[in-house]
Amino acid sequence: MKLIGMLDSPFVRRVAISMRLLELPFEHAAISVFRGFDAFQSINPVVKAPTLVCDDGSVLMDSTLLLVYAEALAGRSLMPGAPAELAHELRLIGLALAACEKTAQIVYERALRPAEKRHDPWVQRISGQLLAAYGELEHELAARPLAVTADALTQAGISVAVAWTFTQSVLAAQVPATDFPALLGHAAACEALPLFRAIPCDDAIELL
Ligand SMILES: N[C@@H](CCC(=O)N[C@@H](CS)C(=O)NCC(=O)O)C(=O)O
Repeated sequence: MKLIGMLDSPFVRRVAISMRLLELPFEHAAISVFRGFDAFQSINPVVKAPTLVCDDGSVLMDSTLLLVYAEALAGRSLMPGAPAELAHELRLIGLALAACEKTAQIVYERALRPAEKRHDPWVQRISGQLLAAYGELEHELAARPLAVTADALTQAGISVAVAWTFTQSVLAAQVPATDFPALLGHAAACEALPLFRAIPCDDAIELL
C-alpha cells in the first residue's frame, strides 16, 4: 500500500498519522501536486493528494474515503460508535476539514493567482469562513477537551491537531494562536506525541 502526497498537506498527514495509529504498514511517496505534477499524474490522473495505491492496484483519493478503507483493513475504527458521540466527533472533523480547505484556498489565492486578478470579496469570504471554523472548534474544545493520549486519540483529535498545525504553519498572522487557547493546547499536546513527531508537517511549505 502506498500513500502519495506531501506531509505539508493536512489531508495527507491525517491519513498517514491515522494509518500509523491503526498499525497498518504503508509506503509513503512525498510527491507534490504542483512541483511533481507529472509524476503525480502518472499515478493518479486527477492529481489529488492524498492518493492511496492499494495492494490490488486500486487508486483511491480523498482523505475521508482513504480512512474508511484504512479502518476496514485494520478492523477497527478511530471513531466512537454511539450516535451522540459520533455526531460530536463528525462535527469536529467537519470543522477541521473546512479549516484545512479554507487555509489551502487562501494559500492558493496568494501563491497562484496573479495579484491583478485577485477578487477581494472572495478572499474576505474564505478568510471569514476560516475564522468561523476555528471559532467553532475553539468553543467546542473549551467546553469539552479531546483526548490526547495515543491509546485514546480519535479521528477528531488527530484531524483538529493536524488542521491547526497546518494553518499555523502558513497563516499564523491571520489566525492568532493567542485567540484560540484550547486549540493551541490540544495541538501542542498531540504534536508532542511520538506518533505525530514521526510524521511531521513539513517545514518547507511548497504549495502542498
Ligand atoms: N477533500 C479532499 C481535499 C484534498 C485536497 O484538496 N488536496 C490538495 C492538497 S492539500 C490537492 O490535491 N490540491 C491539488 C488540486 O486540488 O488540484 C481530501 O480530504 O482529501
